[in-house]
Amino acid sequence: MTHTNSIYVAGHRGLVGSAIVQRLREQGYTNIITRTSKELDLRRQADVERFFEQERPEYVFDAAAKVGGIYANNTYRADFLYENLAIQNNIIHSAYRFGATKLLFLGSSCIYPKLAPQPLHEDALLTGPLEPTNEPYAIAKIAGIKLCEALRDQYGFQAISCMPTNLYGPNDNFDLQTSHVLPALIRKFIEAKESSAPEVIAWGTGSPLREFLHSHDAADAMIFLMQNYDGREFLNIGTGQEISIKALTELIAEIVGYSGTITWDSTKPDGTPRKLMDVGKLHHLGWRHKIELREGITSVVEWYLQTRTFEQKEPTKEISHA
Ligand code: GFB
Repeated sequence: MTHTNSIYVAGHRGLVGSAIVQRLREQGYTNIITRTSKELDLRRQADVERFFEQERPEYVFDAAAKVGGIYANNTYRADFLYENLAIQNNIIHSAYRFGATKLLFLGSSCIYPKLAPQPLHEDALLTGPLEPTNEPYAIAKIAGIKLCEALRDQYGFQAISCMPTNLYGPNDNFDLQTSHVLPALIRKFIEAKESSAPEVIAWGTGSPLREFLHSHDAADAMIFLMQNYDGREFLNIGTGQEISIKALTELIAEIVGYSGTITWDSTKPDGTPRKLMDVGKLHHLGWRHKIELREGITSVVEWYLQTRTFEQKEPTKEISHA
């Protein structure tokens, strides 16, 4: 990938897509193509084909997806399955059909079986039943991995796939119903502090373990893979470090400066008990994360305080992975 190659970043307004565009610009790439969802509805096959036929991007980052936290995944089950299949089919197949040199598909750590051995090695795919709360999203992402593999096998198309762990960063969705845990808790603690609320309600029991990677690190890893990796096998992207939701909650409260009570609402689902990536393959290739969790959360709290709007964000937004 040279600095003048044309590079299409699908989902450029989302958490990962926006970070990929920023990092590409920082690295001197000048020919970046983007489209908002108003300009190009990625669910519409004919429109996507017309776009690829006209633009013929040489490199494609597929960071467009309907994403959300545990509640959104579990509630909008049909939308998560249908829309993600449509979006990824249209992008991946058009990239192949209109001569892209290479494509990177973003999957998610939820592709692995609920009770797969930890840390999650790439070989665990399709070895057991999925976590029910995000099964539709996971099935769509697994289909994307398999489409990339099949296009490579049948036509020699250079499609690679990566599975990022739970991501966070600027331009995330902070809606309290549909977001992931980290942005939800940042917002809850900031608002509770500002209103001197005596308690903050967190979901589930706090016992699940999760791994979190800053979106700027994730984007860096994805560009690294586009530049340095051309294998058929997909690769995990993460830190290899985990934290309980309870400890995460306390860390965010401390960073925000909230000292009230934290109450656990056990009527809300915990989701998968543990989700830690085996990042051995990525480390072996020479990439490691740089932003540690405390530092990353602190920067997102600052970003949120500077840019917050309390508009409700639909989970239909073009947002990347996870
Ligand atoms: O981030 P999250 O929504 O999704 O929730 P998953 C992680 C954990 O945090 C769960 C708990 O155990 C939640 O019950 N939690 C505590 C909260 N308080 C809150 C809160 O205020 N909001 C939210 N959202 N959670 C997603 C999948 O699973 O992970 C997606 O649904 C995707 O498909 C993504 O794979 C990476 O980590 O459980």
